[in-house]
Amino acid sequence: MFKNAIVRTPAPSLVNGITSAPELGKPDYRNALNQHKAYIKALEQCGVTVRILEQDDRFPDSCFVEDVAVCTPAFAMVTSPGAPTRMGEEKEITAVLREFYADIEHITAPGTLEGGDVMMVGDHYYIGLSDRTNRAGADQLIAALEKHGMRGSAVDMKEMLHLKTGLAYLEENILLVAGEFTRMKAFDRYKRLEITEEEGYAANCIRVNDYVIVPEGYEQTKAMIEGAGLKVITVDTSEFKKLDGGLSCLSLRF
Ligand code: CIR
Repeated sequence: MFKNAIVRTPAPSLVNGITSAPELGKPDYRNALNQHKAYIKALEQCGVTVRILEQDDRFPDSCFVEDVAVCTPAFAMVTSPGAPTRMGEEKEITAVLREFYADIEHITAPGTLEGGDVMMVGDHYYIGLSDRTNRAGADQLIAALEKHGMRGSAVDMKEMLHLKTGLAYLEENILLVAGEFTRMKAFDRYKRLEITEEEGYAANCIRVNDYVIVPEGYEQTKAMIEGAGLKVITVDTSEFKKLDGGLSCLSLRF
């Protein structure tokens, strides 16, 4: 069960966030704020207490708070973002995490790691080796997990921004898979729900207690998840999609 979530209100500088899809246009700040509020409501509907951090205009991508920490049941790992304009966001989260965790660790240079590359499956954590997360960062997280009686393994990847851009563990052995992860041997043991190419963005869903939160407008994915017997809440994330962000990116859940 998740009890807590941490989110950060988008700042006006959001419109200058990193994107690989400039053709989608810049996010509309007002809409983004409204979508963020609806996202918080959805988390609350799932039964978590949401800690809302103030906007930080110095960092355009700072509402994607998932990337700056990995929150396990035993400890929190403050990460070291791999994107130059995001370096420094991690400092802002440390004080907040102290309210929840006695044990806080840090990824240190030459390691880089972003939380979007880390997928929790019980006490095992899959870590994507992306442009943002390197082998040294993954090794540091694996060592910390092992120290606390958990495990981790690295996953080679080429196409996606983050591991969870294309993967979501929905509990009950069900894994949502898209793109390069669809046929990956590392995930053979799971019951895989394959996302269609046109709904690729919807791979970034989150299971929060009794519900799966799914981005609005992806009907095939929604039907597939409901078909697996899971309850769905939808939230519109169109403004965050313009910056390659989605549902998992917008919160830390623990
Ligand atoms: C970035 O490129 O860092 C942001 N524009 C999007 C971050 C998305 N975060 C995530 O997938 N965990």
